[in-house]
Amino acid sequence: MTENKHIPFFSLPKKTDNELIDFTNSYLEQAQKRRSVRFFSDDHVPKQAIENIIMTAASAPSGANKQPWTFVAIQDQNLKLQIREAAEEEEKLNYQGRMNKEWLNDLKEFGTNWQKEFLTDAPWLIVLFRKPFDLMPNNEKSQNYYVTESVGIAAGFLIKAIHDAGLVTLTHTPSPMQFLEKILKRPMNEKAFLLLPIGYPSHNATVPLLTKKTANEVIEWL
Ligand code: IYR
Repeated sequence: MTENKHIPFFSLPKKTDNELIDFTNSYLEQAQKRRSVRFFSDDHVPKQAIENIIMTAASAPSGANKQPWTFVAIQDQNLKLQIREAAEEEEKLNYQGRMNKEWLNDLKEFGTNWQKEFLTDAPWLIVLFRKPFDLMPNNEKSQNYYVTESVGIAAGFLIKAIHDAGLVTLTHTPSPMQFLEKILKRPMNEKAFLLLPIGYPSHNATVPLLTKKTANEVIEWL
């Protein structure tokens, strides 16, 4: 058993209570401007920006620091089209019977349907894969821990990094998503977790009028 070397923690300068309240207040206002956007312009987004955003996501904590994820970043228009066609096939089945009445009713206010133009309009698609285990060079399996939790946390980091960069995205789950593993020729230890188109919003992009729960509704102080 090897023991890891510990190094001093680099911490940011400590704020006064008032500075902390002001900072978190501005941060909250910025965070609350985030919306899931379904209408994209084809404006160019540089590869280096996508890499920086992905590496922000990859800085997320994970079970035993196993980092059980792969981010596939797609710019190729032909691949985007293949993904769109396969996603729309699944979504057609979802909207035409796999989602029950209550679910379809809950989705009404979003105005969504099986058609997914954003999958070919957005300049980038990121497919986030979770890795239930790693494959060693000798093909042996090495286990990962809390994989869904870890990948979910990384997805949160990703979405926030996209928003803070002035770009938009939405979390798209055209379930079942095995078609992504096939189209993108992923190894057998990678399972599609989330599909995110990324870009700038189109000039006439709209979002549904929604409200978020209040502090009283989501926090229990003890
Ligand atoms: N995957 C479908 C349906 C859908 C489901 C939920 I839950 C949403 O919040 C939004 C949509 C689609 O993308 O249209």
